[in-house]
Formats: sequence, C-alpha cells, structure tokens
Amino acid sequence: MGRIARTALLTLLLVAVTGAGLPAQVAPAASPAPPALAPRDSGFDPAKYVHTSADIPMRDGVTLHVEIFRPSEPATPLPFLFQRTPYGVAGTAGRLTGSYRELAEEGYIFVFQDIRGRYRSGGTFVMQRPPKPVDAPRDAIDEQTDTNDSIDWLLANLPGHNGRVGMLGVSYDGWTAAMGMLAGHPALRAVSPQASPADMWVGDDFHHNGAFRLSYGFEYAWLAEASRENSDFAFDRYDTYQWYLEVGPLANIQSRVLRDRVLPTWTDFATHPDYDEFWQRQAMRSHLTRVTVPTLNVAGWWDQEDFYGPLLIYDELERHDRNAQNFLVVGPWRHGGWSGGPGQVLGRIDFGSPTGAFYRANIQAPFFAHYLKDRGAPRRTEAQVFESGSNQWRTFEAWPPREATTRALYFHPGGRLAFTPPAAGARDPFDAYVSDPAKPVPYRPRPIEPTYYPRGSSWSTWLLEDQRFVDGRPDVVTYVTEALPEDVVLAGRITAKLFVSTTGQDADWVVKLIDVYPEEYPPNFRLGGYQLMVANDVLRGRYRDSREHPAPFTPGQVTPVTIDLHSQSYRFLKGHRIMVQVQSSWFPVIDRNPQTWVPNIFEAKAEDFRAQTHRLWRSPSHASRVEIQVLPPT
Ligand code: PG9
Repeated sequence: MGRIARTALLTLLLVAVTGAGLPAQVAPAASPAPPALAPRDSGFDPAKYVHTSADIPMRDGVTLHVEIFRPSEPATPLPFLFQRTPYGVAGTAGRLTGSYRELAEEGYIFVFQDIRGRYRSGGTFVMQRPPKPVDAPRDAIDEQTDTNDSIDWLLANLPGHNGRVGMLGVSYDGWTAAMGMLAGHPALRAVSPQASPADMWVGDDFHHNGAFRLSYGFEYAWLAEASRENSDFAFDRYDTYQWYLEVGPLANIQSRVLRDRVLPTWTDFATHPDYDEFWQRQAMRSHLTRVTVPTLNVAGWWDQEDFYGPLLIYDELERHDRNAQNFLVVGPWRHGGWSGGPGQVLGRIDFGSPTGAFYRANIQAPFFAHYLKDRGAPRRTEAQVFESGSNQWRTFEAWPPREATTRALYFHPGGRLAFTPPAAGARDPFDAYVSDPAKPVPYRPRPIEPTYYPRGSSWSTWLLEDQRFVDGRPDVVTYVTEALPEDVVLAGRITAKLFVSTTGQDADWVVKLIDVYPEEYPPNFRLGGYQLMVANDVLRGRYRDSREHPAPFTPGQVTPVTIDLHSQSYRFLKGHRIMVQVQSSWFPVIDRNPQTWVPNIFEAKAEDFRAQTHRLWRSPSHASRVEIQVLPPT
C-alpha cells in the first residue's frame, strides 16, 4: 500500500501561460470574428483543490510517484484525470489555473505520475518502452501494466470517485495516454493522446523517412538519459550549426562528445539505422487494432516534433472505430501549442482568433465532461480542422475530406510552378545543383540555439520561419506559380513525386510547400513577400523503395522518389503565390548524408562525405510535381 502524504490546502501558482516571446502582430484584413467561447461552469474553485501525493506499488514492487489534486468539497463523486510523464510532476499544480483551468473548473480528481525510472519513481527508464508481447508473463511490466496497476490502486485507495478515468497529455505524455488506451482498463472511459509520436523512424521526433534528426535526437537523448531528471547538454557555443559541423561524422558524438558515457537511446540510433525490428516493435501501428475507448486525437499543423504520430493514430483507430468514437482536432499550433495561452499568434503569423483557448473550452472540456461525467451531448464532429489563410475552423465527416480531389503542381523551366504538366521539347529538362556536405543548408536562420535552450530558442516556431533566408542559395531549387487568380483550398494530403538523379550513390530530398504572400501586404508590411512553409518533409534516398533494405542510387540514372508531405488545411488566397523548394540538406536537425554509399551512416568516415551534383527532372515522361488534395474555393 502506498503512502499518502496530505498537505495543506494548496496555494496554486498562477501560471500565466502566454505566447511568450512572440512578436506583436497585425491581424490579416480578412480575419473572421473569433468564435465565441462556451460559458464556463465554475462549479469548482481551482484554489480549493486539496493536494496529496502517493507512491503507488506496481506488480513488480517498484513504486511510481503521483501528485493528486482533489476538489475539497465535491457535490458528487468525481472522475479521475490521469497524466503520466517523464518530465517530473513537481510543477503540476500550476496546470489547474493554467492549461487545465477549464477542466479544473468542471471538477476532476487530477493525478500526475512520474513514469518508471524518472524523477521520484523507482525502476529503470526505457525510452518509449515497447508494449510487451501478449504472451509475456503476467508479472512482466510495460507502460500498459504501469497504467493499469495505477488505475487499480487509485480506484481502491482514493475516496470520492465515480469509478471513471480519463487520460490525456501532450507528446511523451500523449504517448503514455495512447499506451493507456491500448491497456484498456475497464474504468478508462475517455483518452486524448495529443501530439503523441507513433513511429520514431518514419515520421516523429527521431527520424523522418529514415533521415536522422540529429540535433533533436542527440539533445533529447541527453535530456532524458544523462540523469534521472531533465538536463540540458552544455554546448560550448551559441550557434549549434557550427558545433555539429565541427563534430563531424556521427561516430564522433560517441568517441569525442559522450566518450565513456552510454546514452542507451544514442546507442540505439547508432546500431539501428534502418527500419528494423527494433523500430517496428516500438511503432504504434500494429497495436492500434484493439482500442475501444472514445479518443480525441489532437495535432498542430506546425508541430515541430510530432505531427506524423497523431494523424497516424487517428487513421489507424478509424479503421476499427465501430462506435464512431474516434475524433480528430488539428489547429494552427506548434508542438503542444493548444495546451496553454491564447493560441492566436505563432511565429510571425496571426491566425485571427484565440484557437488554443477555443479548443480547451469548446472541444477538450466538453469531451471529457460527456464521457466521464455524463454532462452535455456526445461529440459528433468527426474532424475539426483549422483552415489557415481564411483562418476559420472547418468540420468534415472524414479527414482528409472524402470530397477532396487531387491536383498536381508541376516543375517548369525558369523556376515556374504550374498546374499544367511540362510540354515536350525542352533542351535540358532538369535543374541541377551541387549539394556539399561541408556547407549544408541550415534548417533555421543561424545562429541556431540549442533545441530547448533555457534562455530562449526559436526551435518551437522554426516551421513558420520566412523561407527567404535560404531562397536563392545555389543548393536550394525554387519553383513558384504566378499570383493566384482565385483561392486554392488545400484540404488533405500532399505528396511530392520527384524524378531525380545524382552523381553520388545516396542523397536526401527535402521538399517544402510554401505560401508566398503578396510583395505589398497592407495588413502587416513586415509580411510582404513572406514565404510561409505549409508542408514539408525529407526522404533519405537510400530508403526510397524499402525502409528495411536500403539501396544505393545508380549514378546518373533518373529515379522516381515519393515523399509524403502529410496533410494540411490551408487556403492559398487569391493574389498569393504557391512555391515549392527542393534541397538536399537541413542541418543540423537532419544529419548530413555522405552522398557516397556506406552501409551505416553512423559509421561513415570524414572522407565518405562528398559534394555531388543532383538533378530534378521536369520532362513529360519525368514530370516532377507536388500533388495536393483540394476543395472548391467556396
Ligand atoms: N517530442 C518529445 C518526445 C516524445 C516522445 C519521445 C521523445 C520525445 C516530447 O515533447 O515529449
């Protein structure tokens, strides 16, 4: 039995969660009126929550630490809201007046838990511990058993509950919520996995299509595994672009930086470069067939960490969603941007209304109130997505919308982009550029601060940077349309279908779909000509045909490659232009491709890294293009 330490009535910190550091904006002229927020039920005063803590025993004897917040005088038994985190539960009190204010006012018993091996919990931390096999012994543990053992304990040991539990959380905490959803405890009645990674090799924090997310991977492995509590790697300079370049080949991270220190996740990166059993076992897809609990999936269109995961989880659950209880919400947000602050401005872009506050009051709070307290109607909106550009919420019966049709934006000579395919007869039907690993294209303007730099980092908004900072580089190829005669309403999937060749044997292909604002933009002169990235991704060329079995390019041979740029809901307004940029490095968020053939890039030597000339083909038979799903411009 765990120990419950009762403390005095909590004086809650008022954590003013604001869009700190965001520059003031002028709203675009055509912004619709902000949606009205639902009136709040102030049945409970967050200041009247009682704070306790406990150490809950798991089936193997390890105890996991929880902080518990309970309304002091609830009129009726209340459900639990349970969140499991690797980031420490010490500051969670502030959530009741910050990100969970609407939920606290509704009234829940909040339980925040340190997961195994982190902060005040016992046991060993394993980065995204994969679900144990179904035939594993009963006393084997994983995040599912830790969830279920904890829920059993809460139900048996805490008074005043109604027997129901909800789980939610963002990112790692979203993933633990998703694990809880797989665990399927009968008391678990509603789950909201938010920005949960689903596949670390295909599209989330650590790789994208096999391209290694170097700065994120290294810094996060350090953050989570250098000690039991978060710690930041101490760079000896401000501009990490220069630091990573000077480190050189990936192998030097172990030999020169970590030396004798073992970060298990770094070792996993280095020893599992391909999509082998290690990554496949950790990925969620195969586990998502047995979920029956109502699920609110939440994602941000400009999530710099986990955008692939929440959409994949939604898609997979949808295949088995017999009771129509699997929902999707996507807003104009960075990673977790919906969970605090107004959510109106991101980077330099103003989305015209407080989308985060709207989500918390009108979507998240009613979702849990219905499924955990029988209050209000069940959610009926299958997919609620924010259409940026027109800056309005739209609802659909499916995502992508079934009525969307596909159009293709083709590459043409002279850097032109058009909805018409290329004509025959062009003399050199390709554009060529030299990609030099010694001078990789930066992914955000230098200096590039450490990812989670405590003194401030532009990491969280890098996807909205004005892409003019690289436009015009000789190793960035740009195609752009004329000014649009009418709105183009992107609503659904975006796929780059390129025909490429290279003088080397391997290459990365980065494709960025961009909205180019008019050169004169009266609503905000600073946005004149702004190049806002709307969709993007990278493919490590060796994995173009198989994730498990990489293969070299044949030098000089035209080869098709397909790059999934995911989905978006975005209105390119009349008068704007649509741009596509292609480049072959994105440093240091993506490690450098040596561009010669090596079996494992983590073992490449300095001399393996060579400049190569790449070609993008644009002839009728090799018509490189970006396909987008569109709706009529109503
Ligand atoms: N994106 C972070 C993460 C999640 C899961 C594993 C590794 C990193 C996070 O924000 O929690």
